[in-house]
Amino acid sequence: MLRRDRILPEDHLPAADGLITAGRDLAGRVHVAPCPFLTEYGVDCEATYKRARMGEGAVMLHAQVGYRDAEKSRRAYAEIHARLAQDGIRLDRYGICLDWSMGYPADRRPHMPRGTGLILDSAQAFAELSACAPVAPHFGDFVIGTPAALENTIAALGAGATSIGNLGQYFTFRQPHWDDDVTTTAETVKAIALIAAQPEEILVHSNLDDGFAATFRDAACALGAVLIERYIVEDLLGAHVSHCYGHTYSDPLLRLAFQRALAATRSCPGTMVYGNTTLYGKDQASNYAALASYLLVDIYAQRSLPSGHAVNPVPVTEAERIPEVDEIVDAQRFAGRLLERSAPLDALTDGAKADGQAQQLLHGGRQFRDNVLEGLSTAGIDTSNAFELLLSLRRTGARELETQFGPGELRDTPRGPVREQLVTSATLSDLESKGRALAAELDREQRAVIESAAFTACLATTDVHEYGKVVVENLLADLGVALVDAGISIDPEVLAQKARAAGADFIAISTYNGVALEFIHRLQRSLADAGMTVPIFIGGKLNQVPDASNTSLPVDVSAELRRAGAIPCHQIADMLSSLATLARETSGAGTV
Ligand code: B12
Repeated sequence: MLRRDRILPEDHLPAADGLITAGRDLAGRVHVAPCPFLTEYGVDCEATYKRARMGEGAVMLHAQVGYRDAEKSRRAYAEIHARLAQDGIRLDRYGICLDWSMGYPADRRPHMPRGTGLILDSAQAFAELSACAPVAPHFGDFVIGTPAALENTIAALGAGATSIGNLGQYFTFRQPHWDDDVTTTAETVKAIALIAAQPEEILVHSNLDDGFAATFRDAACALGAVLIERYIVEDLLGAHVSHCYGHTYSDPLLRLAFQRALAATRSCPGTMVYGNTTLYGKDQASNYAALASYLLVDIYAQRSLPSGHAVNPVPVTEAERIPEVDEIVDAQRFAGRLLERSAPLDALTDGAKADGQAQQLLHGGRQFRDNVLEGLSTAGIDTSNAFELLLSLRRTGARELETQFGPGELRDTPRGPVREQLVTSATLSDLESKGRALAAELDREQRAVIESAAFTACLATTDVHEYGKVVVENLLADLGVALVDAGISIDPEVLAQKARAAGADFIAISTYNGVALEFIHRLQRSLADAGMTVPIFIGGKLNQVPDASNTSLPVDVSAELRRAGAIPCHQIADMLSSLATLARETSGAGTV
């Protein structure tokens, strides 16, 4: 049972009214500044522009930009727009990929871990970027929802941005070494209140896959999350929220149905539909097929029911690294041609199935919202207080919310209570099956050796990416390894403590944000302080932007990780062969 004293144990929390007033008061001196996009199209905000484009029947295009180096990012902002314009393609908006470290207050940033994204060191640097081309600046990540929410929102408005995110990140992202979720929530409430007080219709952007949706098993709960966020942003704080979906929506029917259901709940245009990037792997040829498959659905969705979402042709190199300018231009040109070629196909499609599924999503989503609000209220949370509600949702997390309040039936199983799904979101179950399949494929002798060692493993991720961990978890559980879950977005010092307390035989880390090396150095120091030496397996994206880089792109750091005493694993098989060796050593049978 959820209880207020467990969710919000603090004696004093900031008063929501005071935070809202502080945010609104700032609107006296913080305004939307002009930028080439607003000037070129003669609009007061992107929402107005989007409505006009929807009226013309246009399908809008979105591209992500943001390299570590601000100068390179400015060049990209100008060049991509100019090259596409030469080909007769209008790029409507740029999603600007700020770095993870931009989520810290400015004075803390220099000392904090950096990811692979763009670092803008002043409000002026925000404005200099959006000044490079008449393309709508969308400051989508690491603004709202972070400890730097207010200061970054002020900078984004000052750069002429009228679409600012990312509320989804508020619920699931944790900055390393930052545990003060009260400040994060307070800054988020103030930032949204400042936005609400602007005369223009500013979109508070929320990428659902950055929030709880990426780990819900029932897509109806993702729709329910939309309704809850709408209640907080629109009803309690008086601003406009605009949702993005797409990363994990691989089933074409669900992708279309979700757009339909979202459109039925919306009050303002959607920001963008994200590329279905979880389909991408190392093979670029097959990535092109993936690109075409999701873009066609998104183009059809916009043509048949314009919802304002710009479509996002993600470069086919995205699983490998941050795409270069040429690769971004290629993906946009691909989309431009597909737009021309696909128009006649619209006559072949029948939306009835998608409309049926959209109804299920809406029904389940509303039920989820009502269950959550009622359940939290019963637990003692004041659900008419935006601050309390935000913090309670964040602290409770997706899994607990879905298990307690999901719209499906609750079923008892040997592994505990499980919610049935109204509309299955297969992302997690596919990953679990992948882990179990890897265990089943294992050579019999290797399997027996690992099972007989009865290992205990401590598992964690360094950041929000948890899919690699889900695969590893299911594989190890099937091999009889006892698992101690140290959690998501964990700090190295905490991981060392948990591994020690569990008496772990090895540590398995999944990492994606380009911080692997720094993380391993700190982990090794903490383990040494605790007098512990255990094998550390690390997989995911083992790269980092070198300090002296002139390309601002991350490079592989596997060799450095190995030198630092970790075992880099580009695939799961790398860990399995080392585990078998470890098991033989432990049992005294020697190595092979
Ligand atoms: C899904 C995804 C997300 C989801 C994560 C959802 C979730 N809850 O897990 C969301 C949308 C939230 C997300 C957010 C971000 N993401 Co992301 N994301 C991805 C994506 C599309 C897939 C990664 C994934 O999970 N794959 C599934 C796993 C199972 O497959 P795999 O990676 O191939 O893993 C295999 C092996 O590596 C290995 N493995 C993995 N871990 C481990 C561990 C061990 C011990 C072992 C042995 C093996 C092993 O086994 C796996 C199974 O075969 C990639 C791009 C891509 N297509 O790869 C970007 C990517 C990883 N993301 C990236 C970035 C930059 C971000 C953000 C910072 C973006 C932003 N501006 O907000 C944020 C993260 C912020 C934060 N606070 O951490 C970058 C990383 C850049 C880099 N390091 O070069 C990538 C590469 C995209 C890109 N090119 O820009 N992301």
